[in-house]
Amino acid sequence: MRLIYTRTSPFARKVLVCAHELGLADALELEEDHPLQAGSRVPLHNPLGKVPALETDDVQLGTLIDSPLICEYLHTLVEGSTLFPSPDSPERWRVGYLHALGDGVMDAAVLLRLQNQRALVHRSEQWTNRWHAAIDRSVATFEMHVATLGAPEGPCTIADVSAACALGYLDFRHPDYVWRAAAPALAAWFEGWSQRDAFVQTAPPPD
Ligand SMILES: N[C@@H](CCC(=O)N[C@@H](CS)C(=O)NCC(=O)O)C(=O)O
Repeated sequence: MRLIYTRTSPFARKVLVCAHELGLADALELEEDHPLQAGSRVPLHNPLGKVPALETDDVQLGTLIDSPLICEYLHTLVEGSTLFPSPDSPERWRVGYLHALGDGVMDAAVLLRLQNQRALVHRSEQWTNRWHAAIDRSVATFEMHVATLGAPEGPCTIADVSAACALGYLDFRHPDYVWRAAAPALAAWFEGWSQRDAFVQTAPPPD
């Protein structure tokens, strides 16, 4: 399998964390490509022009796009994986909700980062406020649900992976954004998750 990815993408990190958790990291060939750089080959793999994309070994299946789908695919390759609760489990919706929330924080934080790279005159205060508010509310929601996240040293679900990658990306790209004071239990949980091997192994490179 070949993962087309960017080392700084939180969505790609989600896939890499899942691969590590599942013992599949060595089965992944990595192809680094930046979708926003001229000459990027990402659109050849994903019509949306986004990373991550996973070229599977299954010729019928071809390439998968979108991190939730890719992570779920990896989960199906490993018997006994706990990443995605079974479809008939009540946990499925709780985990799915928190997974979507973490991904949404990443979406807002990535858009905020792109906007911060534009000249001041091209920035929109209205959108900046909207993305900040979405992140604030989502962090508060994670804080409310923190007891339902997995213990940092135990088996994990995709909700834990998404929450950790979202918080890791906030710290990486928005270091001035102060979220820990408003979410102390989440901060303690993230402190534990930050030591997890799969998370340490997939840290983005320093700028
Ligand atoms: N929903 C997608 C989001 C992927 C995404 O937004 N990736 C960013 C990098 S962090 C990207 O490739 N952006 C390029 C673009 O929007 O053209 C997923 O979960 O994989």
